[in-house]
Amino acid sequence: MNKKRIAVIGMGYVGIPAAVLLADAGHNVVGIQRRSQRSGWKIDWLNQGRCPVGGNEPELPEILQRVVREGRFMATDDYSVLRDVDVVLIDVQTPTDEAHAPIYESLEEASHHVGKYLRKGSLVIVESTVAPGTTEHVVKPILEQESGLRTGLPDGFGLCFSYERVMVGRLIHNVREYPKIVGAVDDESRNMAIELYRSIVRAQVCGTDIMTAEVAKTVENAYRDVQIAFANEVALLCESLGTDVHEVRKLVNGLPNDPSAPHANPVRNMHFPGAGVGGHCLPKDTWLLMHGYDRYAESKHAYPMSVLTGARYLNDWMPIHMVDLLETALGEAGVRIRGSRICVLGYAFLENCDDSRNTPTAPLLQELRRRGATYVIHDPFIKEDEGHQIEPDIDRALNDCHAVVLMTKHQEYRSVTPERLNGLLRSRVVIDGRNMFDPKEFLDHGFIFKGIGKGNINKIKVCSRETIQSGVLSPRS
Ligand code: SAJ
Repeated sequence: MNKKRIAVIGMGYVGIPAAVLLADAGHNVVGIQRRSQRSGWKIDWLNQGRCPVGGNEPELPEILQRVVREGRFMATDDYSVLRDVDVVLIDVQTPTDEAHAPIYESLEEASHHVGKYLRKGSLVIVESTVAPGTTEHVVKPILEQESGLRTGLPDGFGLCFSYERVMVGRLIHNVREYPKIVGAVDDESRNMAIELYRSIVRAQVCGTDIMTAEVAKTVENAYRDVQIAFANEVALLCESLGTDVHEVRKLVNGLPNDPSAPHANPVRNMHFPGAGVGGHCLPKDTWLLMHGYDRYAESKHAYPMSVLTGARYLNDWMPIHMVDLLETALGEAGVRIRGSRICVLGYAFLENCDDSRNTPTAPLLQELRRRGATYVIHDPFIKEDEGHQIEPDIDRALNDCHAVVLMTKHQEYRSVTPERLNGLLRSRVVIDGRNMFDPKEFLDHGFIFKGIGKGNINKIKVCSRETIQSGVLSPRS
């Protein structure tokens, strides 16, 4: 495979693993990063061989050190290095705003810089997740206008969209082991990109067109979001019908998976209902998909699209439902939510990690404030975020609270037992947003217990003779 000179724009979760793996495969790679307030420090860290990505990322720090030491990777904020490269990867962030519309400021800025230095025969690959139609209607016009070249090899420049599938904690693994999809404007661009990725991807690398690749990326996450919303809606039904959604899920998923008979394959894979859906992907990719439909669809359907967006609204409502469960439970304990003090366990959007992007805990806190409650947040991995002080000591967080609301299934919370809570809480109220606790254990100790999808709580046999009806502890001496 011939070695290429490659520039990767955007030194984040997507750009850094791609850049270091390409350098480790023998290419000459430069990482371009704006010297912004938030991320400019990464340039110096990277050039010192220090990994700017927090948390445990197997192999990433070692590969980064090696390629910097061997002079095959360096980082800069100087876009003029684009003058000498064969391939440019655009890996900048593409968030969505309050109205769920994509914010393309970084993508457009990068495209202008790339266009200025673009040469005949070079290749541009957009790896950032975008609304379908964006590469064609946003990136391509900027590149052509700035460079004066036409899209298409060999006379102009090559253009591809090839999405990433990284996940925090598995950045190197996912780049190497997950199939890579390459959407391209023409065959030559596709072949050039496939050859490049084959130097770092061990799984299949397959080609398609740009629109198909853009749709596939956003659908991949919209699919998971809808699956989670399905589980959440079934959980709400179970709460009302008086049954346990996790028992229902076990029975439903018990259908055999018989790939040998696809047409008759009854397989089911009901996901886990919970206190909400956070992260960098699922909360925004459905909106990118629908934005593509709204802006770039060649034709629209009379039937109003509602399944994917309905799933988004339901998943975003789950933290509010957690506060509904809390208010009901407090009422049973004779406590009004207004003026109550709540211990919120878990700020990260996903268990056992320090990633708080789009965390469902944020809307939960907002709803608690709206209903007049105060709160203490605990998280074992996060110290501070968006102005929220986060209590590192769990007993201090629990002390003197009227209730516990579990939002993230961190391993540490296995140590939250009725005995431990009895000595700390003012009233025995537990709301379980992630099916972490055994309701019976808490009910046996006189707690008022609610959980997402736990409609069978009142039917659980409580074995202790004496149960404190109100769930309110006598004032501690
Ligand atoms: N969640 C549920 N129920 C579930 C699964 C997840 O409520 O059954 C919640 C989680 O608590 C979290 C959110 O959804 O708040 C997202 O969880 P996630 O496991 O999907 O974590 P992500 O956002 O890191 O998902 C990424 C995505 N990968 C890419 O975008 C490339 C996602 O498409 C993958 O399916 C996921 O990793 C994975 O399974 O690897």
